[in-house]
Amino acid sequence: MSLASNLQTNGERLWDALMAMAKVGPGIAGGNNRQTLTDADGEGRRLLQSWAEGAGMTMSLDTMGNMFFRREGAEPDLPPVYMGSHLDTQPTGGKFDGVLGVLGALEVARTLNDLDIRTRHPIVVVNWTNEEGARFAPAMLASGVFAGLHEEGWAKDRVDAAGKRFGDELKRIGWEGEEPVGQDRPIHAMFELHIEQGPILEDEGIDVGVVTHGQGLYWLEITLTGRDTHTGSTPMGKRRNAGLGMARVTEHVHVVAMSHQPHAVGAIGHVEVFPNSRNVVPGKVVFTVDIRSPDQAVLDDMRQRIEAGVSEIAEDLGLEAAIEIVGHFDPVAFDEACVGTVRSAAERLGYSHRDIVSGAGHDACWINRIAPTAMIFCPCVEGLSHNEAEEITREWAKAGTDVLLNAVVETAGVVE
Ligand code: HGY
Ligand code: MN
Ligand code: MN
Repeated sequence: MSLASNLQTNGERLWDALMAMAKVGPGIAGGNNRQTLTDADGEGRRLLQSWAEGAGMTMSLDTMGNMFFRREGAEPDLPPVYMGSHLDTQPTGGKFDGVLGVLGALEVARTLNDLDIRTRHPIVVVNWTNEEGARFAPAMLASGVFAGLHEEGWAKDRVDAAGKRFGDELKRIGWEGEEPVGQDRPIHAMFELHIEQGPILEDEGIDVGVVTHGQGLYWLEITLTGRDTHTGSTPMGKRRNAGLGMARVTEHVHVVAMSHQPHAVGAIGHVEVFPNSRNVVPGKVVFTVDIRSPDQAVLDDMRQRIEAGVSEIAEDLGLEAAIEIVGHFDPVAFDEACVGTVRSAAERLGYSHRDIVSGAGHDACWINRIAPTAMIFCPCVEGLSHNEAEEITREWAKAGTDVLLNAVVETAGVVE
């Protein structure tokens, strides 16, 4: 079988798998709430395990709960080619963010079985724990430990809003493995298929995104402390209103991001107000600023101006301010050879494609630091994601998975 031939996956089987996984941890508006280390996450993991083992793969599980399914190669000692993403979702997440990458990888393995193709390098399908960072910050936590960016003990001590510890929850759902995370697991290359989570591909009528770079990111957790007082009887001049401080910081973040268009974004999506009572001026507010840019200098300028602005606003309102960096990675340039393999696979398959920068962070951003890595994007309807109404078409899902199949086969080599 010549590599030039255009291998195709089974789009129906892929879509059926996506719809079956979508039933695990359903949301309230047609999407998913399968947050990491919840019982629903455990159920989704078991479903993936049953499918992957049904396709003849063997599972390994590391101490961060990362799941690896190996399809043996003709030369078992060669480092495997990895492909995968994440099954955990946002609290009001869609059916495809992360899931397409994991189940697309499963579909590749199933198609290789159908075609009785033996690759030289082994192939591994991976599900990374806690990519979203919604329940336990930061995002891409377990792939970050795997890649050596986070210390495992620190990661396991991360707590959610209810004070539950990552390590305890991983044990509770029964998915803490024995394999030491990140050790003795060489990666020849990794490919991650993912929905774009933005509007570019759909707007331009393009089937496949060849991801060349990923934005850099900061998550700044800010705590403003004033004083709880009565909203009725406290004169305006005597208040130390942390809620007002947060409102001014929110506007400042927006102004700073808008000053760097089109290559910058900034918002505040997480807010905790204390005591959060209708007739108490908030004495404390904890919130997270999410700023991103593909340009390091822009990212650094935004961080510096926002930190300075927080100090000024706090001083003006008589508040104390504390800032903790709870998430950070620099802009990412994916491996040129792997990116080229993705581009030529899309070309050979006849799919329209374009180079694109990822606005979202992905596990691939961390793995790219330890092994050659690239990503494949499929369009999503109205570019909507992190919303239960997230949608893709069957055709887009298949196109991205076909590209994944051909890129992985070309990289893993085929035994004639
Ligand atoms: O935040 C992100 O970009 C990703 O969805 N975790
Ligand atoms: Mn994702
Ligand atoms: Mn996401």
